[in-house]
Amino acid sequence: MKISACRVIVCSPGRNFVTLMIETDEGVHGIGDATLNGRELSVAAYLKEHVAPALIGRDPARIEDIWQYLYRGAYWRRGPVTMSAIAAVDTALWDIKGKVAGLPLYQLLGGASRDGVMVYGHANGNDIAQTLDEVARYAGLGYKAIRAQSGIPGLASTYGVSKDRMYYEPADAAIATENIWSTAKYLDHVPKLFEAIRSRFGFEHHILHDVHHRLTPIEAGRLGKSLEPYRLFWMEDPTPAENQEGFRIIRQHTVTPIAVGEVFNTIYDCQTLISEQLIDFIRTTVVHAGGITHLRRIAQLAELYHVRTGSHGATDLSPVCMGAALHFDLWVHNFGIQEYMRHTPETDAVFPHAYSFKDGYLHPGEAPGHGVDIDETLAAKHPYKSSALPVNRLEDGSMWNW
Ligand code: CS2
Ligand code: MG
Repeated sequence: MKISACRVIVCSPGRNFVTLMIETDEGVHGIGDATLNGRELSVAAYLKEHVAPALIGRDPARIEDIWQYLYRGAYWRRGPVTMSAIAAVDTALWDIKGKVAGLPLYQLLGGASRDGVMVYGHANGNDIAQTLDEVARYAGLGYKAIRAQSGIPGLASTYGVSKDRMYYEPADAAIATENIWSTAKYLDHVPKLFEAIRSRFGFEHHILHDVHHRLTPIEAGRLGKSLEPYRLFWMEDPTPAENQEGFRIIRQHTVTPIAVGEVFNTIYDCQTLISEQLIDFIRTTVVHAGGITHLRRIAQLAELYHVRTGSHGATDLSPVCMGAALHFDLWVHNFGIQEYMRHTPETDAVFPHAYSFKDGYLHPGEAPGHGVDIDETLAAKHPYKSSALPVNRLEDGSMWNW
């Protein structure tokens, strides 16, 4: 079998997605997600110009060799664009391998380690009362784990509060929307949110929160300590993680579990965080961390240090990534949880898939490969729309982390 064509499909059924289609001379095809929110065309160009031509004629079964060729052969290694492109190729090749074997991807990895993949939903509201109602709604949908984000008094907007409660898409303008941030207002407010949640719902559900890179390490230590009575499942991205050593400061002050890694793209981004047990969950996922092949390496390093997986699963990761991630989640021993920000019906129509939700768990299904495909005719009806993620400024106007 040989790779006969590699096509990049850019579409926007409600939001932009980049999908790599790899076709073979025996009629089997595989697809991979290459979506990088706000930078979609960078990855599309990388695939078209620097990857696709080099794949034609290669044996699609040689997944590891192709991964190494694209990683070592790039010379300019790592980074979100390169690793998302490699991820798309890797995912498509695992999809082909599963179809050729007639097996769902999780079987190729080593079989199921669990019966289902526990996921968390996204309760959010403009204030505590609205957020509590959303927590109740997600609990009613059967979720065992719920992330809670609420508006901050005195701030016009903040991360994670969507316009329509259900579907959250932060990339909302061609030129970045400028938000204002106040750490002081945030730190005063968040403990009240979780005190209200635990008072109303008790401790039956896992409750999570995404700080979204906005604190310094010592502020994150203060936040974690203030949230300890509410026993969060995790505090996510408490501080920008380029400075991996900064997490030693957080660990000195709090036992609130820490999750990091959705913006990471290789094992090197988290090597210290994992080997020094500075985090409890690693958030890397298929589309941005080099595909199944590299994500497996990260998870197996994490297993040595009691770190569990908690893969990113926002709306801007396509159903192709979600499908592949669920096979990974079903197999991996040190699984923690899977994020599940539901896609809109418009998106789901373009990406028919085998995965399904029941009682707070997702299952990837038994279709050969990763079980997700793309309806190219429908995709063509949704052209790309330039969009950028917001930026954050502090109240004095200086740039901050969004
Ligand atoms: C967030 C994401 O889901 C999460 O945990 O951090 O919503 C993130 O903001 C987006 O994926 C960025 O495109
Ligand atoms: Mg996050």
